Amino acid sequence: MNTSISDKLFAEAQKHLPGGVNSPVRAFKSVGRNPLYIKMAKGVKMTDVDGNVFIDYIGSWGPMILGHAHKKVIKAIKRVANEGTSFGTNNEQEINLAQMIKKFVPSVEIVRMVNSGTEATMSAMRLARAFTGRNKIIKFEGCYHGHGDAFLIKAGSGVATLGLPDSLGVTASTARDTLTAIYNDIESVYKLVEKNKDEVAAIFIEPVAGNMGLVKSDKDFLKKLRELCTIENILLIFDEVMTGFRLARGGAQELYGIKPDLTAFGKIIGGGLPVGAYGGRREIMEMIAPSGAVYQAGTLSGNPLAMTAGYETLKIIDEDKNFYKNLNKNSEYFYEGLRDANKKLSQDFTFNRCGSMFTMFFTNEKVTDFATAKKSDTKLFARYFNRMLEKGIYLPPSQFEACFVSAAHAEKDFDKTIAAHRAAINAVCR
Ligand code: KE4
Repeated sequence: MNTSISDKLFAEAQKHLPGGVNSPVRAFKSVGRNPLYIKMAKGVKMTDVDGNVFIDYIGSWGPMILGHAHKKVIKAIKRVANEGTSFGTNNEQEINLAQMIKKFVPSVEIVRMVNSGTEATMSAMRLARAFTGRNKIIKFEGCYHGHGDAFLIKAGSGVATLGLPDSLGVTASTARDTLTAIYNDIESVYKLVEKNKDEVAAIFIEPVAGNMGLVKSDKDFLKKLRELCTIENILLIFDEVMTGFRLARGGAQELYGIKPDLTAFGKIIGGGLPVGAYGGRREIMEMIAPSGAVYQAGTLSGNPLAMTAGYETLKIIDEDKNFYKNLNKNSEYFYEGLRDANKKLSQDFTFNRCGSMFTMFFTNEKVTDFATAKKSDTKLFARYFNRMLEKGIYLPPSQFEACFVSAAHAEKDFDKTIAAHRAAINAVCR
């Protein structure tokens, strides 16, 4: 695989950007090679600057559920862009997207648009503290809620990938207000709530975690979490930045039948443009300025381009009543093929999957939380990743991330990937 132009660009980028990138996981640090520079993407395919073509299972880390550059989404973006890109005023598109989000997710009565998942969770946290008059939050080891200071404690995603216990620059006083529990371990939550009686404002959770690799929450665990929050007047906040509009129309909260007090969104609702949102119970959301005293603002919040790209994406999904059934059926075909290949190679790596999100962990132990995810052989993962890349399959460059299947992936893409997987496993596990 010729990567000479990517290599040159990366050398140049390192003179201007920290680590040569604008988001750490893109640096390919944990897979031991220079990152690639993508020139274009269409459907399931991404083409890099050296002309290498890949079947993509990152989908921009989740947003590209329709596949890249969907013609209707691009057409809508072009139409709206011709009328101006940002006004710093209200616009009709933001109402359209808000209505669509509410149509998909009944727990959302009021929603505020922001520009990233990080902004969504940070704002939801400030709001929860204001609504409850309490300071502390509980998060789970291995969950990632963006790079807001309070969340960079035992976080997943890039923090886990780089093996950073937490982030420098987060003050002790901030860290003191963030308590961490163990995913799927309700006793660890009870203990924290008991020890910090009436001090916990909110519990944040990825109801299906994608940032320690894919780990589903146990149904009973989530139910008990909901009950505990209700009894203790703690807000239950679902971080559905990744799972929202991905796992079902109503996201993980629809799958599990659990109603959070607030939900954070991102990714898919921007159709590939910068976006985030948070929403939920009216009585809580009305505390947000200017209707209430919790300040939160943003120059490009509700930007007409991002609103249009998100609205068009959700409209396409909304008009196809079999969208998730087909997406999940195709994903199942794919997983069966991968697992069958492993069986034939007598490799019983752990497969965690939920709908169109999956992670193969290089361990044969069950992966139910961050500690068990970390038992994976990340060096073996790195060798496998590179073999797959050489064969034209672009996976997330980290064991602690999820892969995404899009509506554009077809059996021929899965068959090519399964064949590459078989050869890669054969080579690295020999
Ligand atoms: P952003 O600020 O990156 O838009 O969203 C932060 C975020 C919040 N919550 C969840 C559950 C998330 O998965 C994310 C961001 N996801 C990572 C991928 N695991 C983004 C990729 C990156 O950091 O480059």
